[in-house]
Amino acid sequence: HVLELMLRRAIDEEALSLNFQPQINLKTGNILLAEALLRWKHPDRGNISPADFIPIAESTGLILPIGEWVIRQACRQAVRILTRYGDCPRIAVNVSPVQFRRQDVLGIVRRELEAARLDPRFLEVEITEGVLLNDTEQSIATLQGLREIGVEIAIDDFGTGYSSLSYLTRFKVDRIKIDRSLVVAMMGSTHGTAIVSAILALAHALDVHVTAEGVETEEQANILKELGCDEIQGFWFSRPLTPQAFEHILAPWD
Ligand code: G
Ligand code: G
Ligand code: MN
Ligand code: NA
Repeated sequence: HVLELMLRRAIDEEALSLNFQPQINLKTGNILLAEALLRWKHPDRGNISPADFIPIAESTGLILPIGEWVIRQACRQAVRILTRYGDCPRIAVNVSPVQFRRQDVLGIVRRELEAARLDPRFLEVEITEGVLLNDTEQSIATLQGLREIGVEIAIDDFGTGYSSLSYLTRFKVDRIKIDRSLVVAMMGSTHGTAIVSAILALAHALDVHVTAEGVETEEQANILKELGCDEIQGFWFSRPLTPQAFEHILAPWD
C-alpha cells in the first residue's frame, strides 16, 4: 500500500507532529485539559488526516511505534509547559485498541512518565468502547493499572458505538467524551437534548466528568452549560493548535 510506505518514511523523517485542542470548563472558563491530535504534513501532498492514516497504521502495526511516539511527545510537551508556567492542563492522548491488544500500554506509559519526569496526573488516556468490548480482562487490568498510578481514563466517541455501559459497573472511568454527532442532534430535536441530558445525569451519578466534543457555536456551548456539562472541546473555543500556539494561549498575561 502506497500510504503505508509513505507513513514509514514519515516516521523516519519525523514528519509527524502533535496538535493540542483545549477543553474548557464551562463554569470557570479555564482550560482544564487538552487533547493531543496527531498531524502528518507530507512534503508534496500537504496535510494528511489521521482519519485516513490511522486505520492503515492499525492494520500494518505501524500504530505501535507511532503510539509510543505520541505518548512520549505528549509527556514532553506537558513538562515544557510546567517548566515555563508552573502548571499545565492535563494532556489527553488517544490510544488505539490495537495498542491495547498488542502492546504493554501500562509499561510504556510508566516508562515515558519516568523518562520525562512527569507527574501522572498530567496525563489522560482516551479509549473507545471497542477497547472494553475486546480482550476485556486484559484491557481492564491495564486501565486499572493506569488509574492506580494516577493517569485518568476517558471514553472517547461516547454515543456512537454500542454504549452498553455495563462495563461501568466493573470499572471506573474518569471522563466520558460525548461524540459531536450527539451535540449536533441536541440542536436538531428535543430527543437529541433528552439523550445528552440522560448521559449527563448518568455520568454525574457515577461521579464521571463529561466533555462535549465538536462544539462549534456559542449557542451549543450555552445549552451544554445549562444542561450541566462540565467541559467542552471544539472549534467554537479553539481549533487544535500547534505546540507554540497552545503554549501561547496558556500564558498567564493573556
Ligand atoms: O484530529 P482529527 O479530527 O483529524 O482526528 C481524526 C481521527 O484520528 C479521530 O478519530 C482521532 O481520535 C484520531 N486520532 C488523532 N490523533 C490520534 C492519535 O494520536 N492516536 C490515535 N490512535 N488516533 C488519533
Ligand atoms: O475521535 P476523536 O474525538 O479523537 O476526534 C477528534 C477530532 O475532532 C479531531 O480530528 C479534531 O480535529 C476534530 N474536531 C475538533 N473540534 C471539532 C469541531 O468543533 N467540529 C468538527 N467538525 N470537528 C472537530
Ligand atoms: Mn479523542
Ligand atoms: Na470523539
